[in-house]
Amino acid sequence: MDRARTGGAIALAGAAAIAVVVGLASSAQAATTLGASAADKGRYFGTAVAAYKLSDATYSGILDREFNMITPENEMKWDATEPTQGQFSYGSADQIVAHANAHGQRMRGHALAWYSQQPGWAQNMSGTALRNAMVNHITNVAGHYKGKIYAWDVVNEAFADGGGGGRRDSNLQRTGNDWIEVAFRTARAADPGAKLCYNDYNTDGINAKSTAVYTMVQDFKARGVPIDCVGFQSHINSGSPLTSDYQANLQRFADLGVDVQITELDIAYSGTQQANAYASVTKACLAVARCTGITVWGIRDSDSWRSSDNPLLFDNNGNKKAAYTSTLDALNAGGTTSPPPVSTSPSRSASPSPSTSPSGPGGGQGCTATTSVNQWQGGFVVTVRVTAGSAAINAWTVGLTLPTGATVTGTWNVTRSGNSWSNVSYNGHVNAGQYTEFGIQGTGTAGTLSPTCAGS
Ligand code: 9MR
Repeated sequence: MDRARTGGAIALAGAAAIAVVVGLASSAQAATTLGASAADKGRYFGTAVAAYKLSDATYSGILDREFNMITPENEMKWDATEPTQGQFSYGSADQIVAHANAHGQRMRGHALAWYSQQPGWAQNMSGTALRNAMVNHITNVAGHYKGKIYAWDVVNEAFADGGGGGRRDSNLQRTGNDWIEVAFRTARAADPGAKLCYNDYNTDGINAKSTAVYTMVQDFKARGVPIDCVGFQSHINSGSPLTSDYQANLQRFADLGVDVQITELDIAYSGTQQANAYASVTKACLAVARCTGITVWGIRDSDSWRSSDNPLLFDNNGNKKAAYTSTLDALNAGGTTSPPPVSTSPSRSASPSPSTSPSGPGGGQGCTATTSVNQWQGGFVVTVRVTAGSAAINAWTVGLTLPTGATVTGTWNVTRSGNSWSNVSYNGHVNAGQYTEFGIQGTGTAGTLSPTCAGS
């Protein structure tokens, strides 16, 4: 990225100039923007962006000077991208992606599956229909942006507040506890190059909620459910203050083998207290080798979803606040551990492998396949359930022929060879009596299907 260094940019006279130059002598390489300084540490510094503000020159001027990662504040959410079932609308989100491409910024995608900001039609759904709609949504949106997203918030805010440590009730949760892992597997199939994150708030210290998320991530890693990162929103305020175990919490997640990211940082303190808190968060990220970057949730205080709290780094006029300076200083001071690798390719706990060899029909152990079809005008999603018989199987192939006129446009959790549909690396093993599911999305009519199943 284009780096503006402090040294050449300053032209001052007299004693003040001497003081500044002496200051620079001890940190001649100190970067002068958040993005450049973070990049020096192998990290990014990002912000939430609203598409309609890109035409504001002050806004985009700061954006392009300071930030090298962008999260669309609302434009990639379900209500924005699929306002009518099966009809996708990417205009505003594409505008942000185009801006990022033109200015050397990377993208965080936000958010594929969330209880909030669902379109009305999804809010009214439940059960298999909602599950299929979620899978179809993820397949389409992550597919549309395939190759363009550094990290996706695949699932957002799925855990309950308070001390219970359980899941948040929602229509998605009521489709079955496995909805989160289905979302992650579907996202991996749609965009194998994106890091896949779980993202939540009030998880910014060691508490019952963050421990519940921790337990889920531990379980996903143990079972090979694809997850690469955990996002800590870090909406800090007096009711949800910055706690002394912030860094330790990031570290315990990193120790599970996932990246950690600060995803929606804003701090509703003022003055020195705010500046100190920003510096503390920044230092914590730098001190955790797998903390890959920080995103603030807006540019100027007036851009914030909580604008009356003035929680951001720039004031309403776009001037740098004390919190900006403390953040930049903390970035320039560096971390206490090695930075993470700068590679943009995600680490994978389980990547779909197209090379898995299927068992032929008539293989040793038995399985059965059943289908459920979500059909709408012009398109469909077929969910195929593969259930093992009285013995566990390690691989399976489903025979399934779609009617003439039906065209497959996407699949997940499966490898296709004509009318044979076989397991991928992470879902071949099915315990006796248990099941796994894969999906087929297409145009046309799915009709009545008669699947066969062979396991081995
Ligand atoms: O900042 C977003 C605001 O413009 C929207 O009105 C709001 C609607 O839910 O969502 C805000 O962003 C949220 C983010 O998507 C998820 N974490 C909490 C954020 C602040 O509410």
